[in-house]
This record gives sequence, structure tokens and C-alpha cells, in this order.
Amino acid sequence: RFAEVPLAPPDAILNLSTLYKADTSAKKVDLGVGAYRDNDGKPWVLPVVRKAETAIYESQVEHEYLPISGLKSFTDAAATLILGGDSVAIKENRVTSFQSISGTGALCLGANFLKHFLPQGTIVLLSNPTWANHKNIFNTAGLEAHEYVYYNPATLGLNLEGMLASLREAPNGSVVVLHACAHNPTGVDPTQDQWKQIADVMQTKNHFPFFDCAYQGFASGDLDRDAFAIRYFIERGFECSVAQSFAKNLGLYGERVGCYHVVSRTSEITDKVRSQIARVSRAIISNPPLYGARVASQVLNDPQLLAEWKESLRAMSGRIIEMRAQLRQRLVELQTPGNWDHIVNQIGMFSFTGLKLAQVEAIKSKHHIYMTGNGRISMAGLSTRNIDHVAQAIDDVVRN
Ligand code: PLP
Ligand code: TYF
Repeated sequence: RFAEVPLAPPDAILNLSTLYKADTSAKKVDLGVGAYRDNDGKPWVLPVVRKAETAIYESQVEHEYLPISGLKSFTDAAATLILGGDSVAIKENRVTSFQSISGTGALCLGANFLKHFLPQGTIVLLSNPTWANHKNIFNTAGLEAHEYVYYNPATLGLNLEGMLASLREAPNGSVVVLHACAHNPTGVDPTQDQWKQIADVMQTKNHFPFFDCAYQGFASGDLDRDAFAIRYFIERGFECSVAQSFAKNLGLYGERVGCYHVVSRTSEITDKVRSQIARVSRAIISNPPLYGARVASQVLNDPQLLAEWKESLRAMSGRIIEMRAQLRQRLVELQTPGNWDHIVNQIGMFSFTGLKLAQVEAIKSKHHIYMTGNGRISMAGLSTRNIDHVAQAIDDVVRN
């Protein structure tokens, strides 16, 4: 029956982990998938997560179904975390929040909802480049995806003029997927002033912002600062969607903890939107899983745990920032051809090194260092143990 099914290519990022695991060299370094590692290269379970797990275990919870929208203590706290404690939209009941299967599930829920309720033919604009799964998710929901200019390979920074031009050229009322902070894969974020210019154009064009927020607290180490763009657009009166993930910032990757929020113009509209998202979610997952949401809820609703979490966020983002400084410094010391300032100017989980595909292949085969084909490195894969090896390897492939 399925003999004619063509073989699909593997996920380029997740496949890197498989290749890395199969490599028997002692020198191997995994700079592929965006997952936090400590200085020993180990995954880190946040101390607040352990505490929350203990409290949940001791309270002998039941395992009944959640409502379709998920665990309310979690979704309420998640909305406050992303939109702010003083959010006017929350106060005016203009926000609906659905627990989702992490950020991916939130994007999927949003894509399916938008497909049904935006005018036929509405297109989605994705940054060039973007997280590889974006196109996949929106196309699978039946939406056509186009690109907007974002990155400037010549400056290794933002091409603001190009981005604004793309937004102007797109049909009015397009969906624009914006990385709220810590852009994946480039590590290049707009400044606050640039966000204002982006909002100006999007308002004129009546575009719909769909924020993807997978790294709140991971970029600057400050949860509020990393939510600037989202809160700013909402203050300006935009309706919008937010896909919120707790995979990275709470280290709950495999527990799939996330939330999909929609901010509407009135509470009456919000009630209708809520009823329709419930239909979509019911068709996909019926109701979301309990465990990870319970863990996140414990942390978000307990002032003591919340404070401890913020410390851990500063520790994780701080280690990444330190690795940026050290990598740049070593490349400067080695007099590696080129300018390496972008490594410290970029923000979040990733650095877009500027290495070309042939260099990425060479660094893998010669030096056992794994990164995505576009030259993206996951900064958390660097440590004081491997940074000399990585810097020397980059130097080698850049020179040869
Ligand atoms: N969006 C971006 C930009 C990401 O980098 C990721 C992955 O980390 C996600 C969404 C979704 O991740 P998850 O489904 O694990 O929350
Ligand atoms: O870009 C990354 O590395 C993260 C993790 O299919 C990820 O966003 C990568 C690929 C994928 C799911 C998650």
C-alpha cells in the first residue's frame, strides 16, 4: 500500500545529534541542537524544577483530564509572564490562552486557527532565514509561506531597510512571524528603536504579528526585557498571537510545556476566538498533558521559586555571554582572518558564525565539531574545556 511513499529527508538539526552520537572521537563537540548544556557539557535540570517536582510528588496529585485550554494556574501565569503584570489587555479580558505542546504546538494551534478565520489566501511571512520548522508548520496547516528580508550577510547583522521593504510589499493583512527575542538561527535581534519602525510599517499595512517566543529570559537574562517587542506591539493596539515555549527557559524540553495566546480588540471577540481555538485544540490533542504544566505552574506562582528561577536564567544566559566573549577573544588572538565582533554582538542561544557550508563540512570531518550547514552554532555547546579546540578548528577551516 505504501510502496510509492517517497523517503522523507531527516530533520537537519535533530539528525546532527545522531551523527554526533555516532562519532567516536574524544575531541567531538556538539554545537548543533539548541539545548542548554553546563560547562561539563551536561543537560542541566534547574534547581527550581527539582523543587517543584518534589512538591508535586508529595502532594499526591490526581491524573484527571485537564480542560481543553489546559491548567488554568499555568496559562494565567504564562500570560502574565509574557504580557506583563500590568498588561491592560489581560485586565480588559482581551487575552485567551491555551496550553500547548510546547512552542511547536502553540505555532501549530495558531496556524490552524488562522487558516480557518483569516480571509482566504492570507499569506504568512517568515524571516529569511528562520527556524526550519516554521515553514513546515504553516504549510502543513494549509497556509502559504513567503519570506521577508531579515539578515544581511555582508554586515552579519539586521537588514532593517530590506525588512521594512518586504513588509511594505506584502499584501495588506498578512501574518508576520516575528521572533520575540534571540532570533534563531542568526542571534540578531532588532533594537527597541528598530522594533518601533517595524511596528509603524506593520500598522500601516494592517499586518498581523505572530510572535514566536522560545527564548524569553535566555537572551538578556531578563524576562521583561526579552518580552519588550510583544508588549510594545500590544500597547500600540495591535491584535496578535504569541507562541510561548518553556523548553529552554525552564529546561523542560521533552515535557513539552507551552502556551498559545491571542490578544484581540475586545473581550467579546476574545470569547469567540477562545471557543474556536478550543475546537482546533480538541481536534489535535483533545486536552493537553498535565505534568510539565504543573511543574511550570509551581515555579511561576511561587514568589520564592520565581526568584530562584530568575537566578538560574541569569546563570544560563551569563554562561553563554561569557562563551561568546571567550570565543571571540581566542579568534582575535589567533588572528583568524575576518572580524569576529558579531559573535559578541549576537544574542541568545545561537551564533551565526559566517562559516560557509564547505567550512562546516570540513570542521566536522577534520575536527569532529558539529554545527548546522548554515554555520549556526549553539553557544551552550561551548565550554572552558572545548573552547580552545573549537577556536583553533575555526581558525583552521577559515584559513584553508
Ligand atoms: N521557535 C523557535 C524559534 C525555536 O527555536 C524553537 C525550538 O527551540 C521552537 C519555536 C519550538 O520549540 P519547542 O517546541 O521545543 O518549544
Ligand atoms: O533550532 C534548534 O536547535 C531548536 C531545537 O525539529 C529544535 O529550536 C530543532 C529542530 C527541531 C526541533 C527543535
